[in-house]
Amino acid sequence: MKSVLAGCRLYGIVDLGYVAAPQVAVTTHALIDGGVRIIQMRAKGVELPVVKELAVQMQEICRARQAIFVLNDYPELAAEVQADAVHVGQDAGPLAAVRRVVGPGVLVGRSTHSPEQALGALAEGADYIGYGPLFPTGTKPGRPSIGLQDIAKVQAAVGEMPMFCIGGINGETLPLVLAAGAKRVVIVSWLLKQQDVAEAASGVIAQLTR
Ligand code: TZP
Repeated sequence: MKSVLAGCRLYGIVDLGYVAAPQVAVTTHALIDGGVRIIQMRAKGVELPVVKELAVQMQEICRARQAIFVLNDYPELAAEVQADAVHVGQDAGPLAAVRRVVGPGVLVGRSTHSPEQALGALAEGADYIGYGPLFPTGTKPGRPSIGLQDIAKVQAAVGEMPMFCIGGINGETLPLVLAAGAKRVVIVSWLLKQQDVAEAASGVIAQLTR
């Protein structure tokens, strides 16, 4: 899975704040149709049995189509449903403890909100990081944006560890993010709101790999 991760430029998130439960499978397929090879399920405020049921669905789709399935926030559940990866925030404690829960074969990603946190995640051995929010975003309301000014510096400092810039990225802001030095991005709401999610995803990937 690490080699699949290394090839990923666009990270998709099926966020249950935007995608209704019955649409989870079709949205996951659309992202994969568009070339996305790492897809997270983000289910803030959703009851655990529902999270589990949808995680199993997404894991089966991702496994069948050679995409990395990432579960946000629940290391125990990630282990139980055999997710390929778990993504945790700054509040999740040391990554070593998360790794003990999920086991050695599972990738662990961490959200970071500053250059210091990004370097901290690198030092802890994260498999990848999210870096943002770059811009204010309704997906994380009230969270201060960190801007574009440190992207190139952080990207150089993390070396080979994949760094996915996140937060308020859309068709208009993507060129600015790329010009600031980003190599990889996460796009949540803009992608999920597109009429044709697969086409939009493949257009973004084309810009990222140009
Ligand atoms: N972490 C930092 S910003 C963010 C997360 C999960 C949300 C990004 O969503 P969007 O809709 O692409 O701005």
